Amino acid sequence: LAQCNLAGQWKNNLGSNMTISVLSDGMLSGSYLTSVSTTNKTIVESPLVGYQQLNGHPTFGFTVQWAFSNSITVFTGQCYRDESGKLFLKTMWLLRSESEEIKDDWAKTRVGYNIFEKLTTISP
Ligand code: B9F
Repeated sequence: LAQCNLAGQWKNNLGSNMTISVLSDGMLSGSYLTSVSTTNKTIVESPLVGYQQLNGHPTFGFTVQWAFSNSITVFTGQCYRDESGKLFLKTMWLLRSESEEIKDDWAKTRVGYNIFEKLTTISP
């Protein structure tokens, strides 16, 4: 069965873009440019690091350290190839915001999902 390679450029259903590199041990590094934010701070490209398993349709997890806020997002998911050859990442994420006080901790984690499509698909 055709494999799914995480290395490359991806765009998700919100219009966010990311670029991922894969090291030989499955370590991931890259950058993330979110298309959405609810702050008036200027959005800037932010670093990501993580790991994938080294199988054909890899499961993975990575963290984005937002460079323009004190928030952190973790993504986990799996890479798939459909019948037409397009590559997709099916992910869920947790977005953790900073809390001034422990009494506000309960409200500081958002959850959601994103589907990414590979922009430049290279044959396996
Ligand atoms: O919008 C986030 C943010 C942090 C502090 C003010 C604004 C940072 C960007 C998160 C982008 C998320 C989405 N983009 C994407 O591609 S990560 C998951 C989604 N997928 C709003 C106020 C406090 C926290 C969030 Fe903030």
